[in-house]
Amino acid sequence: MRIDNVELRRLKMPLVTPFRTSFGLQTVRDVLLVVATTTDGVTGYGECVALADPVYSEEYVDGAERVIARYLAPAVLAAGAVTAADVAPLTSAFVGQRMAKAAVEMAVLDAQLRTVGMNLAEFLGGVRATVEVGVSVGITDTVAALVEAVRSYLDEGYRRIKLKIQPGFDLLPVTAVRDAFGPDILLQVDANTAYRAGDLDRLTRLDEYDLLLLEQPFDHDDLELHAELAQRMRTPICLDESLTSAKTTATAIRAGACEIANIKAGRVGGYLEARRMHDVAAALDVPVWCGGMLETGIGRAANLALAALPGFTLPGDISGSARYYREDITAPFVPVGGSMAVPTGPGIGVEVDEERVAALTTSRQVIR
Ligand code: SMG
Ligand code: MG
Repeated sequence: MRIDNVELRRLKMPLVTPFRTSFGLQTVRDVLLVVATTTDGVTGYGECVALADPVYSEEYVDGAERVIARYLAPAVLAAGAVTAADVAPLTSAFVGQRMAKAAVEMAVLDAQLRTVGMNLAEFLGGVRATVEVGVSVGITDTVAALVEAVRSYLDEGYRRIKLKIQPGFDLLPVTAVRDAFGPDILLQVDANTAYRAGDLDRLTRLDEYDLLLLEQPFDHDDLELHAELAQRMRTPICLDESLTSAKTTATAIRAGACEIANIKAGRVGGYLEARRMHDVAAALDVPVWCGGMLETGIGRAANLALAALPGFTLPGDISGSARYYREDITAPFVPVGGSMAVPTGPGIGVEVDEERVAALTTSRQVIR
């Protein structure tokens, strides 16, 4: 397979509800799609998970677009015959840029699988037709508003709730949600690196609430502090921002800093590395789950395929389209009884609504 051209499209998609994390408030998803077309005329889609600003990691969407246009796409286009497995070695001279690389690899992989009529979940080694999903609930102005938000998600059938926390919005909201909905709901929290060493004692008090896990309380490069907290807490410590590859995952697990792993293909450079990360975690007996980056239906389809792998034993941040967007750019994903069907079509398994994409597009460029 040869790639004839790579189109980069930027889309603006308003979020149904503004999403507040310890990083700040997000009201719009600034989407970057990578569309790879082969010389045989087959089109593959990739979605870049970089946010508008470099707050979750160093990458941001304007930068990712520039990196793909200037470095990654030309490397793939110049290579001649390629498969998805070639993308990482072809672009390894460029340091980091994992979200940009992941988007390019995903587009090539989708085109490759569509060419041969194979489904992504099947290709990755998925073992289930449906996966349990949860919802990530942002920080709210009041605890009462949070309880109402959680109530509406539970009414929609979600059985696992993740609360975003930060210093000043942690013990109280968690207590309120436990008091309102009892001990049976699956509850976990995510701090997105908002805490410091002086918060160890306060965080330890979260042990009272029977949480599934506590996600990324400290800086991405502070394995030592995560390991110390893991020693002191009964609640499992889960890492997200810290895990940038299968290798750093193994290091974090061996350091005692990571008892559960959040896997996001974009954060680790693509679905192929995400599968290796899954394999490493399984070998070291660490459960994994699929994280989310407010993806459109394109990224969501691929995440469902990844979450079909055997080690994904915890519900992922893969909510229904309606949690994010009034209108998605694929047929809407709808959870049923807290689970979602893994797409079964060729490639990522779903068709992209090109008219809808065109209507939302703010800019495009084609690299040949
Ligand atoms: O896609 O449902 C989703 C969002 C899940 O909370 C979510 N993602 O740290 O896990 C995380 C965050 C990263 C994005 S913050 C804007
Ligand atoms: Mg997280």
